[in-house]
Amino acid sequence: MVLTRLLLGALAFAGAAFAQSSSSYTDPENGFVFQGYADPVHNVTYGLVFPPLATSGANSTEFIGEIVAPIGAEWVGIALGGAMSGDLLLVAWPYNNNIVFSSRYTTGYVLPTAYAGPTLTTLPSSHVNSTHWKWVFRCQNCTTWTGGGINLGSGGALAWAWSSHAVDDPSDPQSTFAEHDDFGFFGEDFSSAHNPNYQSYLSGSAGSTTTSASTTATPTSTTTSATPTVTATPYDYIIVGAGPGGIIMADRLSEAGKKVLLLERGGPSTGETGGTYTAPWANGTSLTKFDIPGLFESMFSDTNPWYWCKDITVFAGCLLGGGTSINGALYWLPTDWDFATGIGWPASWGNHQPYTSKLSARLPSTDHPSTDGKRYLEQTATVVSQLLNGQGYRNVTINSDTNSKDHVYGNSAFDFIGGKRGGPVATYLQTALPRSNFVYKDYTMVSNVIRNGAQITGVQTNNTALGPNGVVPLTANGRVILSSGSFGSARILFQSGIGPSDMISIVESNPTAAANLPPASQYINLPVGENVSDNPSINLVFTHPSIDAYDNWADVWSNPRPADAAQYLKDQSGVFAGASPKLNFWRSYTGSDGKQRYMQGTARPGAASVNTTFPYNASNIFTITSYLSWGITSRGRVGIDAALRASPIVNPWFQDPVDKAVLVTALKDIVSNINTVPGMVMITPDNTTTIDAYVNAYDPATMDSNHWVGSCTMGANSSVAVVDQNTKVFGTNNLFVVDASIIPGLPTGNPHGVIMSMAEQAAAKVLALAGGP
Ligand SMILES: Cc1cc2nc3c(=O)[nH]c(=O)nc-3n(C[C@H](O)[C@H](O)[C@H](O)COP(=O)(O)OP(=O)(O)OC[C@H]3O[C@@H](n4cnc5c(N)ncnc54)[C@H](O)[C@@H]3O)c2cc1C
Ligand SMILES: *[C@@H]1O[C@H](CO)[C@@H](O)[C@H](O)[C@H]1NC(C)=O
Ligand SMILES: *[C@@H]1O[C@H](CO)[C@@H](O)[C@H](O)[C@H]1NC(C)=O
Ligand SMILES: *[C@@H]1O[C@H](CO)[C@@H](O)[C@H](O)[C@H]1NC(C)=O
Ligand SMILES: *[C@@H]1O[C@H](CO)[C@@H](O)[C@H](O)[C@H]1NC(C)=O
Ligand SMILES: *[C@@H]1O[C@H](CO)[C@@H](O)[C@H](O)[C@H]1NC(C)=O
Ligand SMILES: *[C@@H]1O[C@H](CO)[C@@H](O)[C@H](O)[C@H]1NC(C)=O
Ligand SMILES: *[C@@H]1O[C@H](CO)[C@@H](O)[C@H](O)[C@H]1NC(C)=O
Ligand SMILES: *[C@@H]1O[C@H](CO)[C@@H](O)[C@H](O)[C@H]1NC(C)=O
Ligand SMILES: *[C@@H]1O[C@H](CO)[C@@H](O)[C@H](O)[C@H]1NC(C)=O
Ligand SMILES: *[C@@H]1O[C@H](CO)[C@@H](O)[C@H](O)[C@H]1NC(C)=O
Ligand SMILES: *[C@@H]1O[C@H](CO)[C@@H](O)[C@H](O)[C@H]1NC(C)=O
Ligand SMILES: CC(=O)N[C@H]1CO[C@H](CO)[C@@H](O)[C@@H]1O
Repeated sequence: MVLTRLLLGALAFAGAAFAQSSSSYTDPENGFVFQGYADPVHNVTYGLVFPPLATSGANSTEFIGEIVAPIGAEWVGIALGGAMSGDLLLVAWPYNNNIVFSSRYTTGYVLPTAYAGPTLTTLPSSHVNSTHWKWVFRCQNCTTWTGGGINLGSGGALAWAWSSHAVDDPSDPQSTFAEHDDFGFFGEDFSSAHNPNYQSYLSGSAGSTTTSASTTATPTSTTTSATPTVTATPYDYIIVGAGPGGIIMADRLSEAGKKVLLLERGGPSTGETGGTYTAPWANGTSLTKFDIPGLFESMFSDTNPWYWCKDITVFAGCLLGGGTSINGALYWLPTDWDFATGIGWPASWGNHQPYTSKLSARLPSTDHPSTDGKRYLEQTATVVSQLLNGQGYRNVTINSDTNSKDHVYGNSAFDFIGGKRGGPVATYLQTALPRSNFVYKDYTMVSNVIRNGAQITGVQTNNTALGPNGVVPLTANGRVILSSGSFGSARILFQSGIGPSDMISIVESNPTAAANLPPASQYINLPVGENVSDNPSINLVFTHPSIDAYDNWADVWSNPRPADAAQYLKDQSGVFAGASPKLNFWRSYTGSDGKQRYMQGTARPGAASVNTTFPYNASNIFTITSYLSWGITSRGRVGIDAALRASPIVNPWFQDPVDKAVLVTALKDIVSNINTVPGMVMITPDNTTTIDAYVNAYDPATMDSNHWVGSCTMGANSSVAVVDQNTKVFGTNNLFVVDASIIPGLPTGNPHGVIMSMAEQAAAKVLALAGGP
């Protein structure tokens, strides 16, 4: 499900493991030796140097930093603890040949404001010229701040923010400015950032060279080289990524007796898997943030959201379970047309029902997740059903009547089990784990497959315990299955020399990744990343006096309603046994192009943002999110940038104006009879703004539903698709993709039920395909 929040808010540091990490470099102009990072996308260099650690008495609390930015950078910020919220933030920009700067702070995901305490002094080698601005500064009282600090003896995280839009008043250090245009992270090795010449630097001199620092002007990412001391075990199937696609493949292939290795870049999630991260009120239990359904909304407000992928610019889960460990768990069994040729499936995929039945047998759905069988916080469902009754909708049990998707609503259904997150981790993974022919390895990231032309021989990982230099080989006839998600699988293909030439060129420009590419003569040109889709979704916000907005979920983590927390801890019942969605509904439309499309609605108490000038009662707010789903015609593209971050490079929403027109019609229909529900008031947009104006002004980034499909789409041939009807990558003998990325068109509802039915069917097709192990 979708939530509209500022992305930087959600993306903070993940401990010490970063795709990009700092190295030592000497600034050619001032001679200072910094520990830092040069972002290859915006060409901004960030460096820090600290005084030596104290041999007696307290450590110094200052450092010297520098930001060297091309002139197109209108402002640049750094977050010293790697997150936007709760960190010391430094922001700077050029103005009249000087650098204007300030220290700032925020506890929310809003414009940071002045923060008193640090003393910032610009040092002499700062300058502005025709191409660059450079700020070299001393930051005193900067190693600790409210709620955090730098560990001077180890590695940590820095976040940067970059904007091509000028601040509102560049002469004012406390100027307001709009949200950054881009941001990212790198690992900073603070332990290597101490320099004995620090005092000389303060007086403008580089001092004598006593460190063994490299002398490159700009730092490059460090790489780990390993000594081949381990013997690798070959596998029949190596599956990359433990999301819903990868876990189901792992279970079914190991069930068939194959020797299977499942690799996951992240670590444990639920308590059952060894996870321990939880709210203070659940401390000491095995119920983690990922187990407790009522903590779903806190995924987006956490000050330490280590579970998001830091190298993907939209929300993606990088932990065991992938998206199914952090998502809203709305769970829809497929409709028959979700696998129709009309949205691009080969005819051989139409008979989904046996696979959907296998799925529902292993992972049933529930529309009353509390263990006492009751529904909680139901006011939103009641009010919205009253509204929809007036539009000819009827109430159905959604997963018992899967092909009824026109003018129907029902209580939201989830794959929660026993009042906890269930999903593939609690089911399929648990049957795979005890098998002696199955091995699961976490904290292991695959960069590329190793191949000799069409033949894949293994995968390149960063885990040197698995094989010499981290390479894991296949058995004779062995196969690799990529299940790393719509962004992750596409990136692995690019790094394996498979995809459009512009993306492979980016890989060629990255020294570390280029070394792993096959010879150019072996590149395989496929439309990887093209033709992706995601539901455009628009929020309408309302009030009604009967609604309990549950304090907009703001306190569920740190200050829950005591009775609700106690009830949940006792027997996993009550409000916390459910996520925020309470009611879902669907309606079919035919666009002006004669094509059918479905609209899905999701209603929940609370709201991500309200925009009205009228007073309203915040205790009574609720949201209807309206998504355009099956039949959508707009497509976008995903790709990588010079830092190898994966992102949408062409937004997929509303590329076709007919998609937009249909969703606008649907929104108008939803509120067409609002005056028949006494007390119901729409507050965003309010009565000063029309639906058309509201949609026209809607920020595209907040239309993202996190339901990306199609980046490695299945189809007839290599000019229109990446994988064939057996999920095998065109042009290869033994490389497969099984995850959301191969789905050619969006399903009718939130996708993970379709993804899992699809994986069941893929497992059967892969096992049946001749030539395998
Ligand atoms: C915030 C949010 C809310 C959502 N809400 C819902 C919802 O309520 N209902 C619904 O149906 N859908 C929802 N979705 C969508 C759903 O979760 C995804 O469609 C689904 O998880 C995609 O499955 P997947 O197997 O393709 O990939 P993912 O779930 O993304 O899993 C990929 C896995 O691969 C791992 N990985 C990636 N790259 C590598 C690598 N190079 N090496 C090793 N491992 C790697 C990742 O860590 C991850 O575990 C939501 C998604 C998000 C982000
Ligand atoms: C960054 O530097 C690279 C290599 O010099 C160059 O190709 C690219 O255009 C630069 N980008 C920006 C935003 O300056
Ligand atoms: C150092 O900064 C903190 C805020 O982070 C502030 O409370 C404190 O007063 C400052 N100390 C000095 C000596 O300025
Ligand atoms: C401008 O400053 C940058 C950064 O210090 C430097 O690399 C570049 O050579 C300077 N350009 C000119 C024209 O002086
Ligand atoms: C100084 O920092 C180092 C590294 O974090 C730490 O080990 C040491 O205890 C600190 N010294 C003091 C006096 O706090
Ligand atoms: C959780 O409990 C452990 C041990 O009981 C304790 O050390 C820790 O501080 C607690 N954490 C929180 C956030 O309360
Ligand atoms: C739909 O019908 C079911 C079964 O009668 C009932 O339990 C549920 O409350 C109804 N849902 C709504 C939103 O009215
Ligand atoms: C491999 O990379 C992942 C993801 O960045 C990281 O969590 C893990 O610690 C790394 N593993 C090793 C052995 O370096
Ligand atoms: C709030 O609504 C007004 C009126 O429609 C609009 O001009 C303004 O841009 C909106 N603000 C935000 C932050 O969306
Ligand atoms: C706002 O709603 C709450 C909850 O329904 C109610 O208790 C409160 O009285 C309302 N406040 C006002 C000012 O109407
Ligand atoms: C617009 O909404 C406000 C707040 O609900 C209400 O006071 C006002 O009467 C409405 N105006 C019109 C023209 O409906
Ligand atoms: C590839 O498939 C598309 C769609 O089915 C078709 O239009 C096209 O002719 C095919 N191209 C080749 C080379 O077979
Ligand atoms: C339906 C659609 O948008 N198809 C596009 C898929 O991607 C190729 C290559 O970018 C385009 O040519 C198609 O138009």
